[in-house]
Amino acid sequence: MSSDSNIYVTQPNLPKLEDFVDLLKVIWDRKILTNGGPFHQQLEQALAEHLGVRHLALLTNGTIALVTALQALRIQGEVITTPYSFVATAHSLLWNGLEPVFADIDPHTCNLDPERIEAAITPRTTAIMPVHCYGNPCDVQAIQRIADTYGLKVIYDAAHAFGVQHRGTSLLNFGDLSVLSFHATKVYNTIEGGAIVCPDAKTKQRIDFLKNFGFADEVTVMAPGINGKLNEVQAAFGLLQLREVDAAIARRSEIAARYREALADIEGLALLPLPSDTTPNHSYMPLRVQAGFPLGRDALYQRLREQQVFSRRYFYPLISDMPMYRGLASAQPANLPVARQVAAEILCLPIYPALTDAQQQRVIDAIRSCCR
Ligand code: T4K
Repeated sequence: MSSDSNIYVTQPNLPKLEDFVDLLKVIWDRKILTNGGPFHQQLEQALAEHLGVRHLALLTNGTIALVTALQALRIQGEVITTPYSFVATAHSLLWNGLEPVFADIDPHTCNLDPERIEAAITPRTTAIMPVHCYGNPCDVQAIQRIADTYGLKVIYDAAHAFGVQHRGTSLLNFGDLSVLSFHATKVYNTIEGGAIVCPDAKTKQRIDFLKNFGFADEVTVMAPGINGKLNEVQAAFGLLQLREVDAAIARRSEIAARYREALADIEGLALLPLPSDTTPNHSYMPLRVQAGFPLGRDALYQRLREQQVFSRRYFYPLISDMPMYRGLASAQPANLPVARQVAAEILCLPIYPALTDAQQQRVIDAIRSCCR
């Protein structure tokens, strides 16, 4: 097979090249390349409207957005978070000199278990950083109840949750802040990029200062901010992507439904249940490989690779097993049995709008062939 027949876990959406060239010409004429230019402003407004949120600040990527969100709320001390995520979640805490405290997850959602959050609170806890893993909503009401009781802030890592609706509103409207990633591998991308969603103009202004080195005006620096500005070329790319994103999610939904149908009867394979009261974005297609399936998760991963199907073990290993975290008391395996089990079983299957029916059939056939 040629390398064209490789099937990856995802492939980025791209806007029409001619449309992008047209916008590049506008940038060339204007000679404004960055620092909050017109496309940047236009995209912030368009995204806030599209997502149904009050305020949104664009940043260079999701990781810088997480780091900045923590600074925006002046978080100190300990932050309760999940070991079952991409490393950037916990890294954003270390970059702020904060102590991550890992709590275990719920096996059905792969998100932080509220009971375990409550048990992890100490006098030094100031915030919770849950992740809407795979775009599936956390138990936002229980988490808010805990936050209100103990006076904690909630910053959602919503890197996977673009466009997800929950209980009649955007999932991004829960908590104090929500952070998006617009990386190339995401449902909606600006090549690299990210955003912070916030409920009020004052916090948005603070974030805007922080992402511009802390400049409040030409001569006033209000904090040691960072350079987190998205440039005009990427903002223009993002404006074009926004036209396509609903169709992209609709195609993902078709692919997800077909996987559910095709894999439902295989013993030892389980897809995560669809969340209730939620319109999902199908950003990932996590499959749990359990006892009863003839191969273990890693053997299935290898078998698929041999057939040029590049699934991914998102999220293995656990963040809490990485060298910079494993010494923490909360990182000890006995504290995180569910996360450990899920990380050993999960395999994310290819899902992206350009995946053809024939390619998806190849993935399904490759999995089914292991049952014989
Ligand atoms: N929080 C959470 C929960 C996150 O998942 C992430 C990022 C973040 C925070 C941080 O947000 P950012 O700072 O990244 O905005 C990828 C992404 O780099 C990362 O954004 C993402 N999560 C993570 C889950 O996945 P890798 O190392 O697995 O990506 P990579 O390069 O192996 O790409 C996967 C596949 O996608 C490739 O096999 C082929 C395809 N691909 C990839 C790229 C980059 C393409 O076809 N074209 C491309 O340009 O991390």
